[in-house]
Amino acid sequence: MKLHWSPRSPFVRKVMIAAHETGLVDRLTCVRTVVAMTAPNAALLPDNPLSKIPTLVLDDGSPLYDSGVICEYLDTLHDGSKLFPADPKVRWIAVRRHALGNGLLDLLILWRNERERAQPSQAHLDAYAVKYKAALDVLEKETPAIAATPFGIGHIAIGCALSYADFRFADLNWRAEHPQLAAWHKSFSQRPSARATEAVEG
Ligand SMILES: N[C@@H](CCC(=O)N[C@@H](CS)C(=O)NCC(=O)O)C(=O)O
Repeated sequence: MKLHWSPRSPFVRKVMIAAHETGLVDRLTCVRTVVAMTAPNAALLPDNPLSKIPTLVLDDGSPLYDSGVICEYLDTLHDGSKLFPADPKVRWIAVRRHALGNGLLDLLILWRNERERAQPSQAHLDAYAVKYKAALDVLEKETPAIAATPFGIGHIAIGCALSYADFRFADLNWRAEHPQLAAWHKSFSQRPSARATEAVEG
């Protein structure tokens, strides 16, 4: 399978962590694909009309996106512990955490774009800061439950979002007010799947 990939995309990282966790990483051929919100990649459009990565192309040529769909697909290809649990008692918690991690990532990417504009909108910057703080406060409260749940798609999304905050927003210093979350993120970062997929500045 071909994966449109980039080393610094946090959404691609979700898929790569899922592939490592499920033992499927060797089935992926990663193809470096450059994307930017302001510059649609014409070569990617046939596989993904939204010009976003990650995009997976199956062996029969059919595409799959976005990161959540790709992770759910990979989860059907192995017999180990599932990233998307089947039991409704835990499934809806896992997919809600997945949505929170994804939403936090979307917000951080928009925030970064806004603050790099020549004339950023203060209203947008302020709103991003409020939502970011609210999300981290919720995660801090939920950390004991997150830590007690078998590793899955929610952990992947939340871990990738926090790592992206470190990577692009080092100035936020989120650990100071979120000590439980910081301790959990440390253990996430030490997983072999996380270590193998860390973003590097360049
Ligand atoms: N909801 C999508 C978001 C993917 C996404 O925003 N990827 C970024 C790279 S980290 C991208 O492709 N940006 C290019 C664009 O927005 O045009 C997913 O989960 O895969």
